[in-house]
Amino acid sequence: MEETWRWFGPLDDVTLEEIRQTGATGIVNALHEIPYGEVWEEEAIRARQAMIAAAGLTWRVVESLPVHEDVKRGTGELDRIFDNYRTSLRNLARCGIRIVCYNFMPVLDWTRTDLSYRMPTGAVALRFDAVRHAAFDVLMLRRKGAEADYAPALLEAARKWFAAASETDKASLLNAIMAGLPGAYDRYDIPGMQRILDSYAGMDRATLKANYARFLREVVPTAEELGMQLCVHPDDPPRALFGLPRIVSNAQDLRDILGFAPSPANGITFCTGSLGAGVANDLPAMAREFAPNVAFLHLRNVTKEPDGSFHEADHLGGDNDMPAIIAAFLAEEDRRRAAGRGDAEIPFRPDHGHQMLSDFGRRTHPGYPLVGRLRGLAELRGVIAGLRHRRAA
Ligand code: DNO
Repeated sequence: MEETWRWFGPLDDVTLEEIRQTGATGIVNALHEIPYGEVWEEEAIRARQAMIAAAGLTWRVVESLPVHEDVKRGTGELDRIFDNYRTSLRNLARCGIRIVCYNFMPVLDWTRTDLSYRMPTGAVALRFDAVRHAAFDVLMLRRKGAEADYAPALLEAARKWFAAASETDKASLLNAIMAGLPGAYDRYDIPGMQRILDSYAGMDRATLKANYARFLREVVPTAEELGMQLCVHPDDPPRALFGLPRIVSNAQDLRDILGFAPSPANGITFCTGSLGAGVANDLPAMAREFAPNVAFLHLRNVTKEPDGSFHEADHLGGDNDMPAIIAAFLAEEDRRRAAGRGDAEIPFRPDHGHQMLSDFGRRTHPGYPLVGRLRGLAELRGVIAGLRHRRAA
């Protein structure tokens, strides 16, 4: 397994020199400054690649080459958007970058309600609180029909939270919900969010799946020709949000997606934290089933609560059996090696981490502090070494 690290580009407070010290060798990066749907020019890719190489690291994975909302809605200038996507893939391939992560979550990327949840140790984690999420939807967004999506007890708790919440509490809830969008674009205030949700009115799972299948049919053949792997990131959290369907949430969704465009270029980013927040998802079993289609791994853990809330746990803590998951991917790498594949090593990154120690006071992206992730990487590295030793013994 190849150790990689997500870097948000020159504006990231964590420097490439610091990343080098973690021992990771691969960089996960994106040209976040380019608006969704526009072309990533070869020159811009090369410039970023050179910057990364100058620090002794390699740009291994693109996360993400974003999918424009029009594709998910199935409206607008789709031919131009698909063309641009294919051009960006060609430009990346020319630079030797072949693994491309994206997601198909409408409107919002990963969604939390609390960016500073205190762990008993004093470290700070990200949390999704079902009560605050319902309060935001029903009482702040005032989405039509939202009440029907929540159990009466949850609604009651949401009303209580809202009645006691200060303006600061509400503002930080809005900020937390918007924080999942890492680019400079597409951040919404309440009216903006209402407008974009309206643009999805009537969208059901079947239509969203059909729009996704069309996207794959448009871009997968190009990726295959270029020897690339597109790998979808699962929904985070894996449940419908704000009345919008989510269609990359469980094993059946993943089977459907692989079936939309069967090809070695149509792959999966196996994110244990995202899939692991789904109560019905058995992660070791899913890891074994989907390992042959996995091009990229995000390793982290979550602790779930009965009402649908969860927080991000230590990488080896939480509800998902991390050693069992990693073992499935080590076995997959062995199979790839035995088949003589050059891409046997699966890149993984320690996904998210708690803010701790000298992380406090630094301006890093939520979930992406230096020390917390380094702790995660070091622990995962230990599990990998232990499992490898056992396999060799
Ligand atoms: C969160 C990330 C996601 C991911 C995108 C991929 O920390 O894992 O934002 O980058 O969903 O498209």
